[in-house]
Amino acid sequence: MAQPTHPDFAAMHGWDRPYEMHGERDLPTYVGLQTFCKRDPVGDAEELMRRHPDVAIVGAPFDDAVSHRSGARFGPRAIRQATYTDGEHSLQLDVEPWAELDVVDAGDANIVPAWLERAHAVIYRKVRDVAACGAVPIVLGGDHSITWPSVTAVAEAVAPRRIGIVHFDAHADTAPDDWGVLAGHGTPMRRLIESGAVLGKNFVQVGLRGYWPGPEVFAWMQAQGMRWHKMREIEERGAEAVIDDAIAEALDGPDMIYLSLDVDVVDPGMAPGTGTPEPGGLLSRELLRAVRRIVGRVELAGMDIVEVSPPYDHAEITAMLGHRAALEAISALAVKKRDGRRVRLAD
Ligand SMILES: [Mn+2]
Repeated sequence: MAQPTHPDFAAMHGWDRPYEMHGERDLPTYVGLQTFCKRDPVGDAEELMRRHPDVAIVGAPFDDAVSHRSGARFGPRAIRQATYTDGEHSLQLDVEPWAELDVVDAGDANIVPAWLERAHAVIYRKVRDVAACGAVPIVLGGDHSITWPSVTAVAEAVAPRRIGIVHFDAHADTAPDDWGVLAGHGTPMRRLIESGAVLGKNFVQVGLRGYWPGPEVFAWMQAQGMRWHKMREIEERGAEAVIDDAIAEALDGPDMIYLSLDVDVVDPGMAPGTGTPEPGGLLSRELLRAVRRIVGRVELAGMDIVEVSPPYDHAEITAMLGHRAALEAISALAVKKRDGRRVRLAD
């Protein structure tokens, strides 16, 4: 039998000192409940309605619609935890986001594996709950198929106002189907245009490159009036000029933008953790600057960050980029709220 502990053991070691205990938000990011930047977890639809937050993070941990490598189901969790900072102060925008905005973490959509239709249904409902309470949803994917239910929910919530979409991606994601499947991750942008959630002329793609899609799909895109900016154009004109054109095209009619970021728009050297990497992409700093520029200048209806696949990531490079893209968007929203104006063009 073990010796009983000496009655003064704790005192002898100083373990009974009155240490200060810290609140959940004041602890390091790796301690405690995992929410985005330690924001309050508020997942219930009625609670969201009562609280009326400015922004709500939504996890969409789903990757059953990929055409190549999977793993993006682990994206939301990896993105939430890939940071050492709780984001108190933005050096780039000189703002304290949490002082300006009420941002909550609405948790993950109620997803089970191997059931594509159900996953899209619960993502749609979760994003609808968030958008219905007036918050801007920032959805963490997940493969890119989740943009179909997410944009649909946002478009319904803001109606009769219309949204334009700025879509960063190496791939157009406008296939008619993926081997007969209408809801694959290569198809969501076609579904959104077919359903009328967004008009083709307000659907703007940035960063396309590589070897997909082929001429038939581009012909369909052209027939819808879609606009796209290939990586080559960014190389020739610079990211800034192209982003300004993309904003103007998306807002040719609508007055709000939904921003969809497929992390594979960034070069695989700076975003290796993704399912269908494509060499020769954006720099991570170009993407983050573009996020600040777009969110700072337009009214943001919603946003998603997709295709972060932690099993293919190295040293959390891609998850950190996903995290930072969300935080930069929040900081830009905070500047607008604080100053009651749009962010300066130079930002
Ligand atoms: Mn995509």
